[in-house]
Amino acid sequence: MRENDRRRFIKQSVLGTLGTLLGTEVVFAIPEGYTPLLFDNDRDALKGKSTEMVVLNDRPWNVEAPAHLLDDAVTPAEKMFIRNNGIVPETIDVKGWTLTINGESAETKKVYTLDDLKKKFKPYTYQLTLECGGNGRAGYFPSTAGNQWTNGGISCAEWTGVRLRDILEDAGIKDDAVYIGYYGKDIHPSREPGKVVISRGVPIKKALEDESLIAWAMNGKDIPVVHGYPLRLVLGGWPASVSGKWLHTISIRNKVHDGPKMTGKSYKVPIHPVEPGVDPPEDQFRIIESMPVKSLITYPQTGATLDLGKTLNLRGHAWAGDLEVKQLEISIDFGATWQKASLKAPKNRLAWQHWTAEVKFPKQGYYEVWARATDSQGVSQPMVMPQWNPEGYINNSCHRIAVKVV
Ligand SMILES: Nc1nc2c(c(=O)[nH]1)N[C@H]1C(S)=C(S)[C@@H](COP(=O)(O)O)O[C@H]1N2
Ligand SMILES: [Mo]
Repeated sequence: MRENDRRRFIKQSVLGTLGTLLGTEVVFAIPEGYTPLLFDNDRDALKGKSTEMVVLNDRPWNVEAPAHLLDDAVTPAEKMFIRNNGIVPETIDVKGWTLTINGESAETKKVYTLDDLKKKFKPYTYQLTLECGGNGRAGYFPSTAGNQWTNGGISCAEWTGVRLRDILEDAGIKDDAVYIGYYGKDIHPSREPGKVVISRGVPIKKALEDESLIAWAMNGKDIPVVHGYPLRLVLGGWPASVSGKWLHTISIRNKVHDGPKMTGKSYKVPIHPVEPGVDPPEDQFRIIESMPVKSLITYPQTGATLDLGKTLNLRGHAWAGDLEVKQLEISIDFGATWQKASLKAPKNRLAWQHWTAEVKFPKQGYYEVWARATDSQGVSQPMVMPQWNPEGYINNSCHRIAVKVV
């Protein structure tokens, strides 16, 4: 078949699928790049979201929270960032929804209904930090392609489900298992039937941790559609791209999972530091695993005004991938001096930690408050731009807010 014919064939099959979903035939050709309005249901993605959320992209949806909106101890749905690589599934058949475990390193192929998962296995609830690997990308110079996240591609909600380990062990894990990979039901932006937009995974060791969940509930309710209803993988502390939404299959692999966005340079950084602007060949990259130590000032909002002599009560969260945060410090003089904040233990492993600090200012004027977290291995957030990388991942530089003392 010539390339042209093949393209036309794919297009016709897409049209056929569109017709089926619309429940009737598409009479006049739809111009390329258009979605039939009737089921442009992706517009619903913002339903119930705070009006203060910032849209970075609407095709696909990439929406972040300004830092002050993340003040809650547990992130509510309306303030949770959205990162979609494709289109939200248009039809979700909850009654018929199944989870399949398969792959070279699965002893047996097993299929579970949602009821099986809920009734046959013990449920667990954990608060889990999910941060997009590209969070902070806007802070890199030279700038890199991709959604320009500032600080708000981070959440810590309470997830309920079964342990991934219990399900994998129920199917049987062969000795040669190396990785797991997920598959979700979202639609490729091209609408090509069966084309997978993202299918990532983690080494078997991370998959078997206590906190690795196959979740059906978020903050005690059904998972919101845009966040993966009715079933989602939730693996805290790693780039959130490994937490597959609209989950229908998990493959136990005998090699590093090779689904879309596991290959090429996606979610990878150079093995050796490169000069800003330098893009080394593919074999010089490694997959991002645990996310680096980071923190946010969630109160007050940047631009706050305070009367001289008053104490400013600051608060926020800090997290450190697979590790714990051991110290949080505040500076009002661009790092010349630091003051220790009071830092709480996490609710559970892989949950973010809350901190508070009281700050006094010496005289009227403009100040910046900087927050710096240090992880349990003694590694701190950099005040300046961290190691530049071609895809603009893992920028964990300090968060800062402006304060005016009057
Ligand atoms: N099926 C599926 N899962 C997915 C994605 C996606 O596009 N499709 N995006 C991933 C990425 S890159 C991130 S950062 C998180 C975002 O989760 P949220 O939108 O619930 O905040 O979901 C991950 N899981
Ligand atoms: Mo992401």
